[in-house]
Amino acid sequence: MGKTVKKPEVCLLVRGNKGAHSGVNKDHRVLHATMVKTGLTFSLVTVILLAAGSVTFSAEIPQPRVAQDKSLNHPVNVGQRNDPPPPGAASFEDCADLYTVLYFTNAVQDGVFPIKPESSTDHFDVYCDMTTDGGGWTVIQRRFEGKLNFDRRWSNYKNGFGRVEGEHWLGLDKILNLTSQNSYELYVELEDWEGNFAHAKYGTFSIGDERTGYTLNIGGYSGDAGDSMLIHNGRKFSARDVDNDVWSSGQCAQWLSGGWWYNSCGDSALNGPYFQPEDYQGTDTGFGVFWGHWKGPYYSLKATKMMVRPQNFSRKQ
Ligand SMILES: *[C@@H]1O[C@H](CO)[C@@H](O)[C@H](O)[C@H]1NC(C)=O
Ligand SMILES: *[C@@H]1O[C@H](CO)[C@@H](O)[C@H](O)[C@H]1NC(C)=O
Ligand SMILES: [Ca+2]
Repeated sequence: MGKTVKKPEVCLLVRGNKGAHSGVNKDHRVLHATMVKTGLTFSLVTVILLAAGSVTFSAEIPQPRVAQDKSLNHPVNVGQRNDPPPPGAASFEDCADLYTVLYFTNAVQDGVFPIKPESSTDHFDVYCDMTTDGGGWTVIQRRFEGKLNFDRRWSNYKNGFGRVEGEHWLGLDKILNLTSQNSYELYVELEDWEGNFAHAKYGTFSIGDERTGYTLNIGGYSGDAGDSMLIHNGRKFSARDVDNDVWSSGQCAQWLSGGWWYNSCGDSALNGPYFQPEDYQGTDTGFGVFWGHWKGPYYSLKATKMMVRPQNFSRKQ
């Protein structure tokens, strides 16, 4: 989305045990901030000690990876890692947790990082937006070029699809485990084809478990995109092979070609089919990626990003 990854001019190389700061490495663009996590959360005092190099570090923050995949309908890989993480790498419960560390090592940047929510047995990769609205956001959905098919089955929406460095759906199980740790908020960023951005922020965001159909609990709207989730609050998730919507004689997920917390059917469908501007003119082309209260139901958006952060995240900026 136009305003995403900013590569730092200089990448910091903080290496080593014993807190030795060995300088800057521009050639390899290595970002290895090594640090210790004392107890479950970083305290300010600990971080200051870290900055002063007086504490021995044990957790490595991996270098974020930049989007480069251009293939059509790439395989589902969300959350699957073949490589074991570096020791201690996945000790962050979400991007907000990680943000604190990056901030105090002067290494704040967007990118892909491994996290491990409390209830998850294993770590998985997520895309961290560390720049929008104070940063600390864990991205759960992202679209910007239409190369990934979102008209998928329940199991795909449950487990996730796409690549976290590109277009993807993180997966309802991961979203559930993430947002169960604490009270979370949701940020929805939208872009139209004229380069305009709008956002909807929700002070409350959580979902139920699979037995509830991942029932959506959302509220506390603010922003300039309009509240296109209100009518979806309390609704279950539906996908093309699982109809949990309120429309008794039809299937919203099939009609709108994407999984969502449909009412019958509602004001938004950010997982709908991706259209180029010349393809969505007129109502007969159907619905695309839409947020009704901003551009109406027949305008298919250029880019979307949904991301979550703990309500009590403390802004550093
Ligand atoms: C979510 O948490 C449950 C335990 O509550 C765990 O069994 C499951 O593997 C976790 N799922 C993911 C995707 O981390
Ligand atoms: C936010 O709340 C959780 C749960 O109460 C707590 O564990 C965490 O330390 C808090 N974080 C901040 C930054 O206050
Ligand atoms: Ca139905």
